[in-house]
Order: sequence, then C-alpha cells, then structure tokens
Amino acid sequence: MFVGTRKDAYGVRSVVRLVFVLLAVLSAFARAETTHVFNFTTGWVNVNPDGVGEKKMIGFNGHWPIPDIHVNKGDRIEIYLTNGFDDLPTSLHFHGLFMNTELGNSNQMDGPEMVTQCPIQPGDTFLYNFTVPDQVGTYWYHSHSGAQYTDGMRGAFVIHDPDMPFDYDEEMTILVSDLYDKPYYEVADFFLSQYNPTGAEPIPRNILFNHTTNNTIHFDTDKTYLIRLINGGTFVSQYLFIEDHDMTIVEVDGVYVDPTKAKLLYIAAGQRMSILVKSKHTKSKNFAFMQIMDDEMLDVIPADLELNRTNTISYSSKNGEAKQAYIDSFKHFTNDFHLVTRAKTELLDTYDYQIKLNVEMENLGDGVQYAFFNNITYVAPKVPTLLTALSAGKLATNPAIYGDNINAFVLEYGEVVEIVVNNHDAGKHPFHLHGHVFQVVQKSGGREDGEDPIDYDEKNPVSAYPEYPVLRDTVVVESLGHVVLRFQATNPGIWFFHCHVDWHLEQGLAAVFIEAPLLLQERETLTESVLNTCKSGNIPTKGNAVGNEKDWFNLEGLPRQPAPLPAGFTFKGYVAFFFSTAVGLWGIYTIAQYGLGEVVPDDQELAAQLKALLNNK
Ligand SMILES: *[C@@H]1O[C@H](CO)[C@@H](O)[C@H](O)[C@H]1NC(C)=O
Ligand SMILES: *[C@@H]1O[C@H](CO)[C@@H](O)[C@H](O)[C@H]1NC(C)=O
Ligand SMILES: *[C@@H]1O[C@H](CO)[C@@H](O)[C@H](O)[C@H]1NC(C)=O
Ligand SMILES: *[C@@H]1O[C@H](CO)[C@@H](O)[C@H](O)[C@H]1NC(C)=O
Ligand SMILES: *[C@@H]1O[C@H](CO)[C@@H](O)[C@H](O)[C@H]1NC(C)=O
Ligand SMILES: *[C@@H]1O[C@H](CO)[C@@H](O)[C@H](O)[C@H]1NC(C)=O
Ligand SMILES: [Cu+2]
Repeated sequence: MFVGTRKDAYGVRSVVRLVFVLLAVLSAFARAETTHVFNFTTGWVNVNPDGVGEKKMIGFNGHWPIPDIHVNKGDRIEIYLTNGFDDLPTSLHFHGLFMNTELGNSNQMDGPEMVTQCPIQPGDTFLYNFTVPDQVGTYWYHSHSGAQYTDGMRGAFVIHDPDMPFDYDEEMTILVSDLYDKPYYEVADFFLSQYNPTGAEPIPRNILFNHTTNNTIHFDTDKTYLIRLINGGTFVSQYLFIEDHDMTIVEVDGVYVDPTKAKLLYIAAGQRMSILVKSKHTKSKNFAFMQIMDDEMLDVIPADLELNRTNTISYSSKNGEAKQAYIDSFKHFTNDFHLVTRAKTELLDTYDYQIKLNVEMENLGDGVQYAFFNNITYVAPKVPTLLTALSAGKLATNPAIYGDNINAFVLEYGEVVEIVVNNHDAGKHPFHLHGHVFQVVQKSGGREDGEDPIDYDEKNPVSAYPEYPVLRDTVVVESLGHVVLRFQATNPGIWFFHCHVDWHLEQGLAAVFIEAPLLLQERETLTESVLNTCKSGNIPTKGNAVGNEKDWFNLEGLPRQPAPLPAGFTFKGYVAFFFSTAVGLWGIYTIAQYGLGEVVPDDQELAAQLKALLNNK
C-alpha cells in the first residue's frame, strides 16, 4: 500500500543543512520584525464580478474581493479568522509558504482541514500566527475547506525582498481565476454525484482578471513594471500575453529564475509567475492583456463560453479599451522545465526515497467518478493527521496509524525524496506540495486520449536531468505524461500533496507526507485555536486516524472509499443503466450541458430520449 523505495543514509547532507539553518536563523533575528494583524470574518457578499449577473461571493468583513496581503521578508503575520457562515466550515492556507518548523514556525498554521487542523466551525475564531523568515516573492492565500475558495476566498500574498535583484520602477499584482454560476458546494455536490458518471469537470461561466472581466491596468511611458501573476482559479489553466510588449520571466512560485524572454505564459491553478515589462515611449495606443482558457482541459465547450478575454493596458484613457489580440500558436508558451534558478541550486542528483504515484480516474460502486493515487482516493480521516502524529509517540513513524485512506508516506529527516507522478489520465494536473519547493528533474510531454501513457523510466529518461532545475511548488503533469520531483526532507511537518484543480482534489487526488514526525513532536505545541476548533467540531485531538489511543492499529470506523463497481459492470454499461433509469430532469439537463453525448456516441435511442426530455422542459 505504501509504495516506496528507500536507498541509503544522508548524514553529511544534514550537517550541511544544519549550518545553513543556523545562518538563516541568525539573519532572521538580525532584521527588525514588523507584525501585521488582520481581523477577518468570512461571509457572503452579493456582487457581479464579470458583469453577467449578481452572485454571492465569499468576502471578509462584508467586502469582496478579499485584500491582497503585502509584507516584508522576516515579518510576522497574525490573522484572526472568524467563521461568519451559518453552516459551513472554513480555514486558510498560505500557498507556497514553508511554515518552516526549523525557523520557529508551526505546521498547524498551514491550514488544510483534517490534515493540519480541524475545520473552523461557524462562530469560532482561529489565529494564524507565523513569520516569513526564509522566503520572498509571490504567493497567495485561500480557504482549504472543500472547494470553498472557488467562490472568491482567495487573495495575493506578497513577500517583498529588501535585496530584490531585478530593477524595476513599479510593481503590480494580478490574480487570475475562474468564476462559477452556482455556489461551490452545489457545484461540488453535482460534480461528485451519479448524475455525472463521466467525472466531467464543471465549466466556469467566465475567467477573471484580478476579480473582474474587461479589466484595465495603467502604464506610464518609459517604465519597467514588475507584474506578479497568480492563477488563483479552481480549474482551468490560462495562457497570458501582452500585445506588442515583451515579457521577461524573473520568478516562478517565489523562486527567482534567470531572466527569460517569453511571448506566451502558461499558468495553471496554484502557480505564479512574475514578469518584467518595459512600457512604450509614447501614449498613442492602448494594448491588450489577453487571457485565454486552456480549452484542452474542458470536456465540452459550451457555445456561449468565452475562452478569450481581453483586458486593457491603458497609456491614455483617450485611446479607449483595447481590441482582442491574437497569437499564432499555443505551442510557443515558455516551458517551465527549461527555466534556470537564479541561485543555481544544483540538481539533487540521486534520491534516498522514491515514491511512485500513478494517477487514475475510475467510477466506484456508488456511480461517482473518483481520482486515485495508486488505487487509493483520499478520504479525510476522523482526526487531523497532524494531531495523530503529535499524539502517537514513537508510533508516529508507522504509516499504518494514519489509515489506509490517505496515501500516507513517512519521510526521514534529511533524506532526498523523489516523487514520480505517472499520469494515466488524459487530463492535465497541476500538482502542489505544501511546505516545500521541489526540483522538477523530469517532465514529459503529453499524449492524446486513448494513447498509452508515457511512464517514467529511470534507465531511459525522456530528457537530460537539468544542471540547475527549476524549483517550484506546483507543477503540471501533462495528459498521460509524467513528472519527477526531488526535494530534501528538512522541514518536519505534515504536508499535503494534491492536484490544484480543486475538483480533482474533491475527487480524492491527494497524498500526505509525514515528514520527520519525531522531530516535529519536539517542536510543535498545539495552540488554543487548534484545540478549541476541534472541540467545537467534536473532533478528537489524539489517537490514530479514528481517534483510538489504546490500540493504535485498530482502525474500526475509518472513513474509506466506496466499494468498486460490481464485477462485469462496465463503465459504459453503468452509464447506459444510469440513463435508462434516471428521471431527474435537472440532472439530465446539466449532464447534457456537460456533453455526456461523447461517452455514449452509439446509443441513438438514449440520445433521442435526452433530446425529447430537453425539448419538453
Ligand atoms: C475583530 O472584529 C470583530 C468584529 O468586527 C470584533 O468583535 C473583534 O473584537 C475583533 N477582534 C480583534 C482581535 O480585533
Ligand atoms: C465585459 O464586457 C462584456 C461585453 O463584451 C459585458 O457583457 C460585461 O458586462 C463586461 N464586464 C463587466 C465587469 O462589466
Ligand atoms: C504569535 O506567536 C509568537 C511566537 O510564538 C508569540 O510571541 C505571540 O504572542 C503570538 N501572538 C499571539 C497574538 O498570540
Ligand atoms: C488586484 O486586486 C487587488 C485586490 O482587490 C488589489 O489590491 C490590486 O491593486 C489589484 N491589482 C491591480 C493591478 O489593479
Ligand atoms: C482566441 O484566441 C486565439 C489565439 O489568439 C485565436 O486563435 C482564436 O481565434 C480566438 N477566438 C476567438 C473566438 O476570438
Ligand atoms: C491497482 O489496482 C490494479 C488492479 O486491481 C493492480 O493491478 C495494480 O497493481 C494496483 N496498483 C497499485 C500501485 O497498487
Ligand atoms: Cu487534477
């Protein structure tokens, strides 16, 4: 179950690392620390983000969008998050922040519910209290409770660098995203139901450019702008380009890279890229800042869906809004695999522990389509995994206590971990690791649906291992392709590894890394916030995955994935069966919208029935 290969010891590396850590601690203390205090209460706000119609979005203190957070390296952040919903849990994750437990931070500030904390219950307040001693650049923060951030609970989180190595005159931050018609819980409920047996991902009604459509940003002449771009969407990747302006990539996911000219950017959900852009010498024209959905990710493209959205770079309001600009080919986007880190961090040229994760999507016996790593779809345990680790004593290094439903992998302190993701699914997946950046040491291209997947073959890699691999926290594995990632396990903590297409996370596409749990036990003390929110939600704060403290290997009552489809019941048969019995008009209508037609193309009669139903509607 816990597939993995561990090689040898790592003694020398950890000594080197210790020296590095001491230096980092000293430099963190040398700087004056500012504390930023925020008091946020979640709640619904009626707004019209894209001009298509009013809908409820999740704001803070009655306002949407929620604010961007700007801090300096070394600062402290204290966020009091109050759950102002009537009946929904909430939480906050700070995407890309290490929460480095070696530098005085705590794993329990990371945010994913049932991984590092209990969900915050209505009326309760949780204090997120942490510093940013070891990172600079572009991050973001968002809810990590179900697909909650879909409704706008997402904002930029920028750590300014006193030693910024690139020259520029001004900077701006732009968060692109996608927007759905219905509230996230309704979208998720339908998506994960027998009414959606093909697992077709919900189609957004629009993509947004910094929380709206047809947005305008202002440029002065003869300036260099640093533009921080974040994809805070739930699903679609976006292509971005600026008409008649060169873009130079200087940062990905908080890591500086050698300046790299780009015509077209590709940013998947969870990823960030900062670019330098030189403005024009005259104000005679305004230019388009285009954003385009990666339509290969959509199962069907509704006729009224606008894939391309035009925003304006305005030099002068007299010039009006920019017209749509075009690009010859989507193939020309900059491949992040070829970016070179500015720090010239060398390739971790071997690994101590290899974790192979095969991605699959299948229907289980309840008719719902789930996503799997190695045949296991993540099902949240009854006790947050961090709380199990902290209460288990020496047993914390035994993956069995965390349950067989979460893809738990225990990492030893200091070892080099290699994650191999073989994608056996025809979709693209942006995989995100909490608590680390990883080196992307292999990244294959994709294949067409129906072709054989290209699995990683260590003896015959698809490309040379880069000398200075790109480091990032979210990487896209192409359709039926693979990625190979390496990092050193020097941040004790419970770190979630999951697809950042939040619908796929909802389908269970996740694993949990239990990194150096015994060291973590020495460092981590649970705060009142964690204990109170657990108590309020009647969630145990001790014990194995089901809260058993007496028999750590007794997992009776563990939430597990549904049973497989009955033998001999094929997927196609299931879909046909579903159609001949289903009567829910709404369900059928929505399925038709999502294009089930493609799955049962030869079943004329069903198609006719469906048409008739729709015409009668
Ligand atoms: C946060 O705001 C709420 C409501 O505005 C207020 O009741 C509470 O006292 C504030 N808490 C802090 C710590 O400022
Ligand atoms: C953007 O423009 C479209 C028409 O092209 C319009 O329908 C929509 O309301 C505009 N968006 C906003 C936020 O005004
Ligand atoms: C935040 O954590 C720091 C370090 O542990 C502590 O000194 C401070 O009191 C905490 N802030 C609050 C409001 O508890
Ligand atoms: C993007 O939106 C955030 C949040 O409202 C705002 O603070 C920021 O200034 C906006 N960026 C630009 C370039 O307007
Ligand atoms: C969207 O943009 C692409 C690339 O510029 C272009 O080929 C396509 O025609 C555009 N679609 C529409 C509907 O304008
Ligand atoms: C997943 O299940 C299939 C079929 O039951 C089996 O052949 C395969 O070995 C399993 N893979 C893993 C990694 O457990
Ligand atoms: Cu995915």
